[in-house]
Amino acid sequence: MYKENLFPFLEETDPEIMETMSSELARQQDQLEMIASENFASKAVLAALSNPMQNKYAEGYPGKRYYGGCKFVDQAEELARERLKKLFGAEHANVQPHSGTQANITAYLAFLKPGAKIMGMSLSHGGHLSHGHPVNFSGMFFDVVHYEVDRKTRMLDYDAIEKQVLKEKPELFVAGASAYSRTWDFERLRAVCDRVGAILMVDIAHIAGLIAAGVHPSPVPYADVVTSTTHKTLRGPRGGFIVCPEKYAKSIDKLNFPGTQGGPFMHAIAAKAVCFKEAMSDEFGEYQRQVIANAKRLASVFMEAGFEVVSGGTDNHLFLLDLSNRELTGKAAERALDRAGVTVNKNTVPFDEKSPFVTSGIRIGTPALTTRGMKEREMDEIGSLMIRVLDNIEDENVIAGVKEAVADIAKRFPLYG
Ligand code: DSN
Repeated sequence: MYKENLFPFLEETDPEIMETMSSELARQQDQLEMIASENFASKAVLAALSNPMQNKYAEGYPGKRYYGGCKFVDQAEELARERLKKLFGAEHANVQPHSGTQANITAYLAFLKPGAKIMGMSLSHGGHLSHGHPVNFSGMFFDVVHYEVDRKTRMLDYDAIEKQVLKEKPELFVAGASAYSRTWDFERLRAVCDRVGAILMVDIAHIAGLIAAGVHPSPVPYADVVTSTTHKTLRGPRGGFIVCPEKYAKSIDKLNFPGTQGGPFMHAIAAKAVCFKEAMSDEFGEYQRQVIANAKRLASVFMEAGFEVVSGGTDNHLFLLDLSNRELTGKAAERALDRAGVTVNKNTVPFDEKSPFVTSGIRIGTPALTTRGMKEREMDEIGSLMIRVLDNIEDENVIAGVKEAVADIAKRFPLYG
């Protein structure tokens, strides 16, 4: 079976779904994917996802399952756990969370009772829904205070955070973001948390690949618990994980299963193991360095053309363009770029006066383009094309011209060979 191409079976059984998959593959190939949280998993990861382990129930953990027949899924989960520990220098790893938000649910409940006070970065300043937003379980179950970036620098002000922590005394502090382009000082946050005895939880979903490659400082030596997804800069299958010191291993494991999840997705765990192996390679380190070099270059292209990049640049894989001084909304910019074959997402900027459905900004990321092999030269080219669209969002001729140029770049860097 493993030597077989499985797609003809799908085509015969369900041509409609096959058609949607083919169209999605073509879209990914033909467009420039610049959503900062997306990436292209390797063929090895995709192959691991299409795996008969998906047929297996394995509630519990390796060696302690509630079902028979778990010998081989145990081996896969052990490989994933051991590789993950090695990758991040962690004492304990749990690879069962189905997603980053599931990992966060587990982490909160391992340390807190509902009603406890938590402090997370405000969504509109770069944080994530699961860091205490009122529409999310984290905002419904906990008493939330948010920290923000500094109004002037639009970066984190650690002195201000310390002041707020001393005043609010949260039981748990969440570091990590979905739209923050600067390096985190985890050592400082540990010291801040220690002043009030708060748990330090770090959600590294966006920067996990950078940390694994050593191009962003690691929170593992400082945090009580680190949560993540596996599919962003880490370039694996969709999913989540948690790492923590050994002293918290039991409560983290218990809160993930049976606390908040049922049977683990064993095929996804096998694919996570492949991703962790790939992330240990020299090629992966080189890739992450290029992701950052590309983001820095692209941000400068925009700044040199007079665009405002939030905080004046980037240290990681993404940056935010603030369009508020251009009479252009994030929504309109996203739509115009989409018509030209460039995929980004509208995003609020710190202190945004527009709603999250409109926004004053767009978030731009380089992980997916870098996976295709693009470097600084292409960033110059792509930046100029994007600027041409943003300067002419109503001009369909300009957009059509850019679309052709985008298709040409995409062709030069084939996805999946
Ligand atoms: N939705 C993801 C992002 O785009 O950053 C975070 O979960």
